[in-house]
This record gives sequence, structure tokens and C-alpha cells, in this order.
Amino acid sequence: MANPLYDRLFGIHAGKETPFLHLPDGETLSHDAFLRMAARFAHGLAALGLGPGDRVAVQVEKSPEALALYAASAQAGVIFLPLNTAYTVEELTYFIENSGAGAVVCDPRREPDLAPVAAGFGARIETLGAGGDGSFAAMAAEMPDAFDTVARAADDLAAFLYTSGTTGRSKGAMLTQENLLSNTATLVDYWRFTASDVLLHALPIFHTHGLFVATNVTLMAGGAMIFLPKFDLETVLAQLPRATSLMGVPTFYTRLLSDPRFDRDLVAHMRVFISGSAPLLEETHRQFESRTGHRILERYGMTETNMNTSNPYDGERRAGTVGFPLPGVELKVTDPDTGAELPRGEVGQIEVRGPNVFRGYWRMPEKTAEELRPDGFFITGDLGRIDDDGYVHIVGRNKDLIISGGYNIYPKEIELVLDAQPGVVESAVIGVPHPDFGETVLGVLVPASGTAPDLAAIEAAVRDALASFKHPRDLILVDELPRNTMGKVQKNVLRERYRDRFVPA
Ligand code: MCA
Ligand code: AMP
Repeated sequence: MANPLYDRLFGIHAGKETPFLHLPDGETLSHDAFLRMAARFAHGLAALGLGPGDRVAVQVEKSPEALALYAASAQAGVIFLPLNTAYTVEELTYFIENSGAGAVVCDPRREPDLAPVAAGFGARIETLGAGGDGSFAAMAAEMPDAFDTVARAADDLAAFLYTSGTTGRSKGAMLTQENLLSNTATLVDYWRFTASDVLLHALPIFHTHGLFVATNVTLMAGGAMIFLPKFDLETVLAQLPRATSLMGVPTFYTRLLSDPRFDRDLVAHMRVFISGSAPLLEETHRQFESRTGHRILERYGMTETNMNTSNPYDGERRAGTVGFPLPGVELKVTDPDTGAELPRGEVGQIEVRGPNVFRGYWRMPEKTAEELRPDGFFITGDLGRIDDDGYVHIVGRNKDLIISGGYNIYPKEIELVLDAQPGVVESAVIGVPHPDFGETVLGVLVPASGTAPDLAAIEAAVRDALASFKHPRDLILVDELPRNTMGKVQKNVLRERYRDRFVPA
């Protein structure tokens, strides 16, 4: 029976002994071996009582097994909910409760803390370690290596990815099989991926970029991946000669350029370098071209939409732009107040519509209605313009969001924690330029008059509550926050005041 996601990404490789994952230890896993592991895992999910429409919440280290759990979820019709490995127990508690996950699969080290949480919400808990160890792997090892794929339709849900919100509460973006597959097919074609490609994969696999762009594209094309646990400069330099393509956030490219060994000879054989998730500085684009002779191909996407635009493969890859709307994706620039489409060249909010656009936020109809118009256009919260040649430029954001090393951070979530600390009257969290991460987090605090808040205690509270990539790199005490005549905090004034904090003026 049909299950488009499984059939088109995974099932097509049944019986193929071609390489799928090259691992840092020199091992290679074939497509077929990977599928057999996935089938055992699909039996494991079924044994946990999970079936079509159920959610499995997964917080595990990157490994072939972690990827097999994604394939297994597709095969068993289970909605896959991957979670950042940096999330704290407090953050995870929210995701488990909000998603109503039937099972949680976590790293063995996390199990003591998460078991009571899962039990509290009636979810089963299993473990999967980075080395393929853990209770789930042990159970699956006893299972057959073939599984009757559960029938699913293109508009059935395939995954939930949580994105933070301006109110501080994360929202589960519901993605259908069709959302994922339509985008993957477009990207394979647009970026010319084939079975000869070997993608250097150093991204995390709990977000769109590493999972639905890098992995799905490789799978649909039938290529292979050099599958690294994370971006480590030495390892990436050592592995580049075996690769044909690299996808990364801008930090990957600035780190590569910081090393003189990264030169024209090292990458002369490469087919394509793709960047996204955060703005790539024009300067990085130019420096990359003069060092290597390659022009980075920048594209633009979101958790809710997968990829929306891309620079062309053959035509001019224009620095400082995110290229053209992808085939099948409509993109318009509108007036943020009226929603009316603006003339070409004017700056406004970017809206997109197409088969890539998500179904809505899980159990949050009011949030969905705020961002997804009845006619299908999704309000991205990004500000941009389209130039005379049709290239889309992202010029800013209409949402209070910081992007650090490709991770999205919503200031409200951090402000809520800071405001709750003894001796803090109020706070404002802003993003300021950072040489490695693009932007980084700065906390500006107003202490109660005549008191000196215990900054070490505040940092400890932040550590308990929030994933480490969200922690303010610095806390600054001020007498008052700048406000406009309406009483609204002027974050732009703060951003201007502290813009040179981490980069020389
Ligand atoms: C790690 N740390 C960070 C970040 N990453 N802090 C701020 N921003 C970050 N991005 C912290 C860790 O918590 C740790 O803190 C310390 O820095 C060192 O950690 P480490 O893991 O060694 O860092 P790293 O290996 O240097 O990681 C940097 C990185 C990584 C390679 C840039 O963050 C990364 O792979 N980013 C990619 C994110 C991504 O895939 N985004 C796509 C989202 P401590 O020492 O306190 O423990 S999808 C998306 O945005 C849309 C859909 C799209 O268009 O793609
Ligand atoms: P996320 O919520 O993690 O899916 O992040 C999506 C956001 O990342 C978008 O709304 C943009 O603000 C940003 N983004 C993604 N790609 C780019 C890019 N190439 N240039 C600028 N911003 C980008």
C-alpha cells in the first residue's frame, strides 16, 4: 500500500548495496543496510503501541540510528518530532506535554530526568545512544528486518517541528508528507543532485536544514552522505576531498575561511556549496569566491515552509540576495499594516504560498490564523524586497528574533526567565553582531533601585531553564530601558548602543 514519504525517499532504495552513509570511523552503511535497520525500528515503534497519527518525541545525538528512527517513523506512519539536543528538561517537558507524544526516545544520559516527565503525561520512554546503544536499539535488534509499510496519504502529517514564538511559547509546525516531498523534488532538480553526489553532512538533524533539506534531497537523489556528528573544522577539512557538495549555515563558511588550508586546491573538485538559515554576508560571499573560485549558492527557508527561494544553479548567484522563488512557490511583498501587495522594489513583509507551506500550528488555531491567511499565503515575519531582476533580498525581520549560528532564539522566552529573577525589574534581550555566530544574545537588565542583582545566580537560573545556545553572552545593567512615546521598549536603540560589543567598530 502507498506511503509517498516512505516510498519516494526510502523504499526506492530497497535492495541497493550502494553507499548511503560514510561515517567518520571509515565504516560505510549501504542504502539497504540502512533500510533494514529502519524496518527493525519501525517494529520497535509499533511495539511501543505507536501507529498512524501518533507522535514520537526524539531527543538523541546524531547517528545513523537517529536517522533510521526518522525512516522508521515514516514507514510506521508515526509523526516524527525531533528535538534539539541542547534543550533542558524544562523545555522538553513543554514539548512532550504540548505534542501529546505517545513515546519519548532520548539519550540514555537523559533518561533519569525525563522518565518521570514522560510518565506524568502517559508517554512511554526508551533510550537510543550515539553509539547505537540503549533500550530502544536493544528491543529493535530482536525484530525482523522487514516491515509492512503503513499506508499513508500525501496530506497526512509526517512531522512536527517546534519553532519558538514571539510570546515565548513554542509552536508545533505540522508538516505533511506533501510539504516535505514537493520541496525535496524541487530542490533535487534545482540544485542538480544525483546519485553521484556525496554530501558532506555536518548539520544537526533535528531541524529543517539538516533533516528535510540535506537528508531528504540526498535520499531522493539516491546519493550518499559523509555523516559527521557535528561541524568540527578539522574533520570537515579532512573530509572535503571525498565530498561533492556541502550545505551549511554561514558560520560554517566563515570558519572554513578562517583557515588557510581551505583553499582553491582543496575544493577544486566540489560541485556546489549551499548556504542558508541565516543571512550570508556579502563580504563572506566575495571572500569565498576569491579564495576558492566557487560562488556560494544561498537560499531562504523556514521551518513552516521548507525552502522558499534559491539562487540559481546556472545563472548568477547574487551576493546579498536569496535568489528567486522556487518553482511552485508564490512569493509576494506586502504592506505589513494592510496586507496589500507592494510594487516591485519596495520593502515589505514577505508572504509565501505553495505545496511547501505547512498545515498550521498543532492545537493553536488562533496562532495559525494570525500567520496563515485563508487564501493560503503564510506571513513569514521577514522583511524584504524584490529587485528589478527578480532576486529576493531579505532586509530585516518584522518579528523579534535573533539568529545565532543558524539557531533561532526568541528574546521573549529569555526575558520571561530574566524578569522572574530576584532584584530584576525588567529586561530586554537583543541580538548584536558576532564574528562567529553572525548574531549573539545580549541581556539588558534594570535592577530594582538601590540593589545589585546576583548575576551569577541569574546565569544559573538561565542555565536551568534554557538550552545553552540561548544563554545571553553578557548581562548589562542599566537604570532604565529606552521607550518610545507609546511606552514600548526601543530595541533598535539598544541594538545600536551595543552593536560593537563583540565586533570591533
Ligand atoms: C553552539 N553553541 C551556540 C551555538 N551552537 N551558541 C550560540 N549559537 C549557536 N549556534 C554553544 C553551545 O551551547 C556551547 O555552549 C558552546 O556554544 C560550544 O558548543 P559547540 O557545540 O562546540 O558549538 P559548535 O560546534 O561550535 O556549534 C556551532 C555551529 C552549530 C556549528 C554553528 O551551532 C550548528 O551546527 N548550527 C547549525 C544550526 C542549524 O542547523 N540551523 C538550521 C535551522 P556551552 O559551552 O555553554 O555548553 S533550520 C532553519 O533555520 C531554516 C529552516 C533554514 O532556512 O534552514
Ligand atoms: P526557522 O524558524 O528556524 O525555520 O528560521 C527561519 C528564519 O531564518 C527565516 O524566517 C529567516 O528569518 C531566516 N533565514 C533562513 N534562511 C535565510 C537566509 N538565507 N537569509 C536570511 N535569513 C534567513
